[in-house]
Amino acid sequence: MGSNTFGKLFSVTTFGESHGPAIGCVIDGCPPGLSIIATEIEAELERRATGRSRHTSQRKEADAVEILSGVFDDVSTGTPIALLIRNTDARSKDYSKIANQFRPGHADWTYHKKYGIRDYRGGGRSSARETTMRVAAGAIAKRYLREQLNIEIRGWLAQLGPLRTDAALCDLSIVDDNPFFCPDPDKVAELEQFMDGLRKSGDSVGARVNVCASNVPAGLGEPVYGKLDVDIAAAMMSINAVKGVEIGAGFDSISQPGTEHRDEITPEGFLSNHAGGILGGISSGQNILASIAFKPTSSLRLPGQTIDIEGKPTEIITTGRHDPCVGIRATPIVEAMLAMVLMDHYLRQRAQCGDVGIISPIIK
Ligand code: EPS
Repeated sequence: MGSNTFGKLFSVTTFGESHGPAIGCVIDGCPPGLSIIATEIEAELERRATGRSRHTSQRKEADAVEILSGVFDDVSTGTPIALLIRNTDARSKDYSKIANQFRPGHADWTYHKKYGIRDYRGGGRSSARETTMRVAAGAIAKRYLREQLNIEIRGWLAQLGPLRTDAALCDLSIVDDNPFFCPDPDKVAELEQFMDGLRKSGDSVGARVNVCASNVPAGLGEPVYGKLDVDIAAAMMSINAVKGVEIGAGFDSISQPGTEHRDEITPEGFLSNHAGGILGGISSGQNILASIAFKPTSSLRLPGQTIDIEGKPTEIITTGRHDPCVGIRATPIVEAMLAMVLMDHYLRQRAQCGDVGIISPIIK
């Protein structure tokens, strides 16, 4: 009945709670011979970590990766890879005041309704801390895709609250140079100012993160229930706080005429990419494009109405070290989820069709 495993051939099971002793994952199905080094995984984890700037939670976790199995002499052996990260900076007393209350907009309520019991410390399993293991497993998938197919996966912050980053000005090479993963250098000061004001106000805000995978071969994806876009959407929706996923033109497709939406084909390649690189659930050889909406976080110090576990009305105030915008550090998570989906589908494609089925991306 549990649902903590993701992927069919590159299969990742995560475990652990935010305030438990550790979080971890078991990766089954990774091909042998892939270089796996803890410091390389940690470099990806550092991009996602809390406390990198004043705009995120100030919890300071070392996120040191212990490789427990599946790797010998820094190389995968084909056996299950187990990764463990010990939690070192949880402050559970921050949660004692709300142990018997439900944060409006949070999984507190539904976990309690479903299981009749919940680990209230840091939201337990529903905490964004779980995404650490997605990024760790995603680092392995990213390396595999880069080595085998030269696939590059890059995400960026496309919008934070009302502030949009101008797509025309996007320079993905600078995305890692600022704490927002913003591709527009002129926008960073405005984002800083907006976040400083928001933090002072005590409120939170949502964000949009876009992601692009380049050099993806045509042929990945299994109609009809294992379509590539089905699995990308499911992967993204499984990230904490995600409320929407668009592929390619997404909801803009509603108002586009067919003559505009169709991506015309010439011997030199497609003339546009409204499909987001996926046709009929199968990669077309174009870049894969997805856009993900994150809701505002629900741990707020501003008082709100709620009920306690006896159903009595009460007021809630959440104190502690929280993210006013979880989308700020979501870019590496989105990249990791896309990497895992693509690696899983590449292994599935090879298993069913062999290498003949993979057509190199002659057209973009
Ligand atoms: C989180 C709340 C904060 C964040 C945490 C996610 O944790 P806590 O208040 O329990 O210390 O710091 O993020 C992480 C620890 C992390 O590594 O991402 C939440 O409610 O989701």
